[in-house]
Amino acid sequence: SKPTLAVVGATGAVGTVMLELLSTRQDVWGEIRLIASPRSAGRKLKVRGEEVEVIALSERAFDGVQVAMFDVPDEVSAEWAPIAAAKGAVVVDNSGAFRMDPDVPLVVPEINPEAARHRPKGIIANPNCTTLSMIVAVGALHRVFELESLVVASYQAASGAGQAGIETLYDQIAKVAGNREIGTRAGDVRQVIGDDLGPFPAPLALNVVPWAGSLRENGWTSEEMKVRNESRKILGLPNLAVSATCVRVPVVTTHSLVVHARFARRVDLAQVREILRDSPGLLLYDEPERLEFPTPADVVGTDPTWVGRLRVALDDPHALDMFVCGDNLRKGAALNTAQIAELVAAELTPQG
Ligand code: 2RA
Repeated sequence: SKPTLAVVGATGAVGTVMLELLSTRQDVWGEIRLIASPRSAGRKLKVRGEEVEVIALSERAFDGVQVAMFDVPDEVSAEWAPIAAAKGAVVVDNSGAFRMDPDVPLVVPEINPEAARHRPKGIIANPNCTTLSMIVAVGALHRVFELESLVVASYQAASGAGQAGIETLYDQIAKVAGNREIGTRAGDVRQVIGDDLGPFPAPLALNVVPWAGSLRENGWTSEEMKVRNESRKILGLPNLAVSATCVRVPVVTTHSLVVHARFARRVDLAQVREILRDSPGLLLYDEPERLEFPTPADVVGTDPTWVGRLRVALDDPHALDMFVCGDNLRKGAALNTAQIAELVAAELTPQG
């Protein structure tokens, strides 16, 4: 019979996309159980065309569950993922709690699906949305050209900060709309928007904010460290040189990254195009003569990682510059989690 799936954190921004995906992807699940904080228990959400009542997170909620997807804050995962695993569920966790644990694989099905099978803690981690928004493209190129270093800048959407990020951006846009002078003088955006900045450290409407996450050593942010550490782990390159600068932009959904990737081999642009065209999970959209390149507005709501603006670096024939976009709630979170869970479901359901 088909395995029972639990979705923990079903009511959040990622949870909402997850229910949409579970309703539209090939259905490999038996029961789908929706779990959230006690605050959300009793709500009814639609999945696979049916209303399902959300139940509160508890040990008993995992009775009979074979696969559990978690999209909850780090501290909630840290406490509850091991409980679900101890009850026999394979946990696919989208928090930062386990990503760098050597006994927890960090999986991107297009790159390292085999890693999902070795999970001594019964937990598989899903990468951060910023790493995920570029890594499928970088991984496909690494297979052929051998990656040596990455220099990236992110252009991250407000929804990366959850439903609160989305609401904050819409509220701020409403405040600045209509006045054609706002943004022409230092400090005026801040004045109009006021002190309530939601999850961001500066106004996001009519602005860009070079900050995501919290402060780590020597001025780097947690988000920038995640891009570095997770890229190394997923690609199996513990010494990969990575410099990331993470920036929040006034986009609702879809993270973009400018990527400067340097390889051991010389980069051949025709070959790059062929690889990006033929590899799973990628959409090559790069016709400079026709001004065709990905933008978040085109990419939101789609599954693949879109790649454009391909150029061999003018001063380094081993380096490629490109612009990459991925829906941070889909491939960046819910879709990759669903793909990992489907790998596990295939393991649990012997093909007849
Ligand atoms: C963000 N990657 O965009 C982080 C967390 N999802 O804020």
